[in-house]
Amino acid sequence: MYTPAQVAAQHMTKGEEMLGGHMVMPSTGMEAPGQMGMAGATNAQGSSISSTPMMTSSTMGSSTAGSATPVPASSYRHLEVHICDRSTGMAVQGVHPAIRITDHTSSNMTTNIPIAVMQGIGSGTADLHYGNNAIMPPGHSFTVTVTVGSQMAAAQLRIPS
Ligand SMILES: [Cu+2]
Repeated sequence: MYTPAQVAAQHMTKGEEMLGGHMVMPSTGMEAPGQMGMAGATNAQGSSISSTPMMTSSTMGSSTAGSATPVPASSYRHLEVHICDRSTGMAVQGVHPAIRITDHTSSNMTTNIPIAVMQGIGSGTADLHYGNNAIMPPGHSFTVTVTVGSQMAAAQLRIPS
């Protein structure tokens, strides 16, 4: 994950550019669990929700989570929500979605995901999406709920074990 300034200065062609918000990073090193399938959900706006292994960046500092029971890096996924206008198919920009995940494998624990705005480097606004790194451990089943204004979409997904 890079800032637009880093992308310009370092001529980056891969990874994602952060347009707003802050990325949550685990405090330890990363592993790359298997790729996750797409779980689609649509509403009046239409959105697609996916969770992928986190991408790491050596230029990104780790956060200092002073928690007594550290969450292993393998429990983090990069959760992305692409919100598209149903009539044009274009990525919706400038909205303030709320993304909430409910972990059905952990007593239906519900977490509000801090919103970061991202797009793939070189992909332009067509790839604009919202989300963050989130604690989604392998084998857990989730409902992901996305709210934009009065519109809501939900999708079920399960992280491969
Ligand atoms: Cu992203």
